[in-house]
Amino acid sequence: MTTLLTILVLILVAIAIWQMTKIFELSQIKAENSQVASDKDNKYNGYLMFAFLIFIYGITIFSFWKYTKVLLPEAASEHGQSYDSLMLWSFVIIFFVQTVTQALLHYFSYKYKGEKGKKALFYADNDRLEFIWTIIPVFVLAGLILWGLYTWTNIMDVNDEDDPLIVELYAQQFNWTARYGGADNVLGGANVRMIDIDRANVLGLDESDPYSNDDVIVKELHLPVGRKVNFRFRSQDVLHSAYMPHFRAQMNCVPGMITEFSFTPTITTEEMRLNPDVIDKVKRTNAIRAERAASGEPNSDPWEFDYILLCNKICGKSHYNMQMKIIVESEEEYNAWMESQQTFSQLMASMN
Ligand SMILES: [Cu+2]
Repeated sequence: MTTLLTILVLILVAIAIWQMTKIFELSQIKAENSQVASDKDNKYNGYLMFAFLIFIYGITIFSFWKYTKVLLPEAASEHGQSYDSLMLWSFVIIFFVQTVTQALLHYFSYKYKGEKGKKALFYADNDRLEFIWTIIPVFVLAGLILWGLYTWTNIMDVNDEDDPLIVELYAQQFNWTARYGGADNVLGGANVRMIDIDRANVLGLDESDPYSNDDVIVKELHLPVGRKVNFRFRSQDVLHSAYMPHFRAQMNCVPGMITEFSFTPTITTEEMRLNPDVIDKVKRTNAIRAERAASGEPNSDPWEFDYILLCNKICGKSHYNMQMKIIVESEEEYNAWMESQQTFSQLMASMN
């Protein structure tokens, strides 16, 4: 707050000085009081163009150097690779075009700065030039769009091939619940109208549906590595968005409808913890946490990397904390974990 006020005062002082010099200037009766820019003014502005060019290049290089490390580590899902290369190539093209066009723009502003006696050339159009600068973007953009559509269609193709694991992700303000289909891998029918909190039927499962009996409801998402997962999303209250950044996956959770997304995890949690980018990030985070611990601040326990499911729609005041841990493990570990879970019918029986 103090910083903000100081900055505000400084800005106001600067404006006051600027206004005062203006008044002072106006009060002077000058021999030459022209509003027309002189050669000197134009030259000065031409150099400023170069200064601005250096500034934008400088800030770009600085951002790359300083912030690249906050990007996500390598994709942990099968489709993530193609998603990432599409993103990378889009950025490469954008950065190349931006670097070249900005240089040209500022150079020509300098080169054709106003000079006394210099007359602009009347040059209406040039068909060949127009053709070139139309056809290049047409091909580049068409290529990117087609590649994007192809990638999108592949990623969004949710089908039952390769025996996918069926998992429901249920969103509500402000937490996630996961439900597995159980031994038969089929989810029982469910509806928010059938929610019975007193009897722990928190997801509104249809108790008369035989498919519901072996469903498993959990608060931590376990996935076997290398097996395709078909997610079905539901929301109890408002619009949420299931965001699993490490798997390059996101899908809206919409009240009253079921949305779907499918991916195959390729890297286990243990393997990801050995990724150099992840090790670096854990180190940096824990350095900050150690500092906090030293000054007795909360949230200072050492952090260990885990995959995470986040909500990516601002759904209310605790939205920021709406998350669930995801554990990708070997099939044996997954089976052992699943074995130790209670089924829906066991849960219901224990409530009666
Ligand atoms: Cu949410």
